[in-house]
Amino acid sequence: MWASHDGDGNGTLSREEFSKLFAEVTKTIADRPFTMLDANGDGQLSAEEMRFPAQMMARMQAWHGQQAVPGTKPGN
Ligand SMILES: [Ca+2]
Ligand SMILES: [Ca+2]
Repeated sequence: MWASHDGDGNGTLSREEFSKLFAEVTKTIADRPFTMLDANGDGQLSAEEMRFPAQMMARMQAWHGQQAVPGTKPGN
C-alpha cells in the first residue's frame, strides 16, 4: 500500500502523497458505518437515519466536554 502511494518513488510520502493515502483509508473506514446507518439501503442517509448517530456524537462530545483540562472553564 505504501509503495503505491509513493508517487515519485523516493521512499517517503510527501504531504500530497499522504493526503491521497489518507483519503483512501478514511473512505474505507467511513464506508462501513455508512452501510450500517443506511437502513433502507438507498445509498443516502436521511435525517431519520442520522438521528441516532447524531445523538451519540452529541453525547460523546458532551462527555468529552466534562473531561476538561484542569484549570480551564467551559465557555471561554
Ligand atoms: Ca514520495
Ligand atoms: Ca437511506
